[in-house]
Amino acid sequence: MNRLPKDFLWGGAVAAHQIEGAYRSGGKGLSTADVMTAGDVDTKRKITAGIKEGEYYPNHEASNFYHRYKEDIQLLKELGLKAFRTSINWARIFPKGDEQEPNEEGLQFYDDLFDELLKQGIEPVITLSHFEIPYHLHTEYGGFKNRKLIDFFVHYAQTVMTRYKNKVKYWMTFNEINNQMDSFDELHTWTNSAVRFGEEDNKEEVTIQASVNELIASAKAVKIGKEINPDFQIGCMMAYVPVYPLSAHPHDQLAAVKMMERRFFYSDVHVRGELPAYALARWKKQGYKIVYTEEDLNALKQGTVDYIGFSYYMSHAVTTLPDVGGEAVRDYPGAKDTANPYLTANDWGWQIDPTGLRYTLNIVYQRYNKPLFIVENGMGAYDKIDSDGKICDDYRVDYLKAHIKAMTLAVNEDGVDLMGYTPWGVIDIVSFGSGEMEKRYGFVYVDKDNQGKGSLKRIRKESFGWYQQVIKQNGLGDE
Ligand code: P53
Repeated sequence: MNRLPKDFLWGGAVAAHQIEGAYRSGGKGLSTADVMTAGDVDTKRKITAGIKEGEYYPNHEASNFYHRYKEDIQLLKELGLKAFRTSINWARIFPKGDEQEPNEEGLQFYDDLFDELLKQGIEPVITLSHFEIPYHLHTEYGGFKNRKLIDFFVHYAQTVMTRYKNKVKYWMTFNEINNQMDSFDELHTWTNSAVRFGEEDNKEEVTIQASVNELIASAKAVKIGKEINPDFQIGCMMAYVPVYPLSAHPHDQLAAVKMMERRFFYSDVHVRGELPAYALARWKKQGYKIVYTEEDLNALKQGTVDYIGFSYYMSHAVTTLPDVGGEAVRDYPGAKDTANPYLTANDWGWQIDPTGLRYTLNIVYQRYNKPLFIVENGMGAYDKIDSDGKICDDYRVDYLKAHIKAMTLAVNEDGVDLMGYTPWGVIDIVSFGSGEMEKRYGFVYVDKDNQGKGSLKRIRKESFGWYQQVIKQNGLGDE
């Protein structure tokens, strides 16, 4: 009962901007990730206007995968990966984003990378936009609040899907497209859609407009992709942080439903091809004027996804109870996002909840009846090299083991159709949220610290051998 289906895609995941480095090589333009400084657990990353002298930008070099990918893929092969999820850095292909002609050197880099993966028997799983929008599309157009970005994205998608049509079968359009709806702070609207807010803008309204534009762009890319190669499997990518009602109070139950609409809005459109009634009702109530055409609505219908890819790290809880503290949320009167007293958290306050993964798989599969793909999961932690050079990351093994157990139950006891599992940051990379190198997820350690110092040497952690065994026996076996 602890095994997964025979063709299960055991893998690992990264994103171009967090691993590649070489931010100016091969004709690449600046991306939104290139103007983000490093932060830490208490300090937010800054987004600077262009590149400023004296600031440290951790993504510029990252783990230098651009120059070391052959050696890294050897390690991934040794680990036994069947699939490797990464993204294409849009700014390598269209340095400014609005060109007609792609940059051949950028295209060639991904040809070589995919060839190398395929040669080692590893299936590439490719995200088209993972927080690395060409910077010029922000400065010149204001990001995805501008409809012109729909065409730029579709042109980019068509270019790479045509070029790699015989090398890549699994695609996703926008990474964690729903994050921007959680907070309209710079970091999330920035990374998801490169939006430049005007002073008069209602941030929620503008974020919804950018989201709708992205959903239209995604649907158009799906339709074109299926024309390029009908065997393509094209999915969406959601951050599924489930929200639980803290108590059985009916207001808590409803508050959780309302908060989940922030996430379901995106997958509802991706999967069903129409704008959900609850969204239209809220826009009306708020007086938001979201612009789209009949043709856009048609495009949404014609570009529904084949599967739902999602990240899963943690769960949240919400309450309306007056005697419980928490951060006020806009979704329901008196609702507060609050800590779940039944769970513990990692050093960054992310509450660890393996059962929540089984819960999520059930809820999402029941809602859509489409194949699911866990494309990110893992626990960021500070790893230490001990005196004999070993990295004993048993906490990582504990976290992953519990989550694999939960997902196995969802498949074998709940009947969920699950395509694969690609834990996050399989080789250490720059953290997206904090910009730290020392918030690590990988089975392979990369010798580099938060200030950018280190040899970049790769070291297998203790978890490496453990995950290798899991893949070999296609699950946790008899543990
Ligand atoms: P870091 C929020 C909630 C869950 C996952 O994150 C999230 C976010 C970000 O707002 O992001 C994803 O590196 C993202 C990756 C990222 C990974 O989670 O902050 O898709 O790019 O690195 C882990 O620890």
